[in-house]
Amino acid sequence: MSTSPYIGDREYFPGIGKIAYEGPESDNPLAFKRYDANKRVAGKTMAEHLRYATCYWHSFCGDGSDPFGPGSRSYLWNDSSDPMTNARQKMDAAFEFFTKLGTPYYCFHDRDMAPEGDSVAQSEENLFAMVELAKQRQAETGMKLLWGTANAFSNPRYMNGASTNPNFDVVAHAGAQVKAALDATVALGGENYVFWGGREGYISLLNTSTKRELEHMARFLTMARDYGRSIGFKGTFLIEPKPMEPTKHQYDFDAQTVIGFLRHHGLAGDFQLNIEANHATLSGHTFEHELQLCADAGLLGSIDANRGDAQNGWDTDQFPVDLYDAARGMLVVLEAGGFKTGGLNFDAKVRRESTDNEDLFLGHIGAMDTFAHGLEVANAIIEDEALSAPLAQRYSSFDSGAGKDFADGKLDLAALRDHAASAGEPEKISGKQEQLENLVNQYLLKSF
Ligand code: XUL
Ligand code: CO
Repeated sequence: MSTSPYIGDREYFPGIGKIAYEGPESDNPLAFKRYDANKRVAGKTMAEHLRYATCYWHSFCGDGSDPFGPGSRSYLWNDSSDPMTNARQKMDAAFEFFTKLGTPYYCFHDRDMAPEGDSVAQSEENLFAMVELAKQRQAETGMKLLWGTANAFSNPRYMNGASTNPNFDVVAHAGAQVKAALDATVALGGENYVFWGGREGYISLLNTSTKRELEHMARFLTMARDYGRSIGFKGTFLIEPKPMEPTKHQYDFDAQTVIGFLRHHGLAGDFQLNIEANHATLSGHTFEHELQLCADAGLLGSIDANRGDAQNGWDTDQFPVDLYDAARGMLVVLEAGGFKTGGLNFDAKVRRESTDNEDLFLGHIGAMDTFAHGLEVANAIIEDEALSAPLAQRYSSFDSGAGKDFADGKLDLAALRDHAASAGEPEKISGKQEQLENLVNQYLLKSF
């Protein structure tokens, strides 16, 4: 394994070395205060629990451009006039970043890694050339692929959708892309494959058959599942819900919608969900709510960790720094038995105004410290049964007697009536929300 501070023949983040754990008293901004990769928590290291991933798109492709202006950052790895040379440079910059930061995993879209060609065959050739280099870089650095995906939303051909496009020729192009992205993911040992249906939805119902589009989406996902399994993909297929943006309405609206869809079409099991914090809030839910509904269904796969802005109603994709949200999220993950193939992918970008080379490190360091703290808070709450004991008590009337018979399906409505008549007016039992909120804060303020 390489011990050089950078990959290939050029350093893209000069002046920044390997990010180390220095503890809570450190005043070094380029050091971890809480994330200590090898520290053991409940029988596993922090690194094994959290399975952090850096994303390729925001970190190495996004230059800060927005609908009101061009990019605010120019990158050394984009200095060639040849797109494939830039792609190779970008990959070296990415692997330099991953290894200096210490996220053991990364995630990519096909088009992040390799430029689109003039034909399906040329695009495949570009992607597979980059996959060969990625394979080599993974072997040199020990980096692993958390998931791959296809960008079937940026090219204007997908303006009316990819697998839900009203034109079959476009659906076929989406199929070509997903096939190649699955090949790439398998070649790189990816543990998951993600579908985020960016434009799988509608802008106007006047020109849309939602019935046909949803049937086509299910057919497409089934074909992708079958192809993936046929080439030896053993990992998890993941659907990433989002309610809107760029479409007015996206079919994968939220966790409950996706769970119902997967079960209806016989896809649950092969498919699980990838929950993104900012998508959760866009759908009018909390991060924790979306995770809990997946956990309840046995379909909690992975997380895109980021945060939105409480006042803005769009996907700001900021780095997650909210300790409370992280603790509550990790509580759901740990109670569900922890990540299996999934992990915490930072689908987050530095602000357009953050133009220093070190800003990308600072964003990730804060996010990694945030979820490390969340992990320790959640673990302590679980070990002390601080929330699980009162929760079990709250539902204990269903653990025996008529309540248990009801839960087991052994009572009919007339029997319910008779129980009410003999039991009389129920006792008033406090929900104790304030006490539980104070308790969570008490754990958040603990030092570990
Ligand atoms: C878009 C989003 C995507 C997916 C992958 O909101 O989250 O980056 O995570 O396509
Ligand atoms: Co995402």
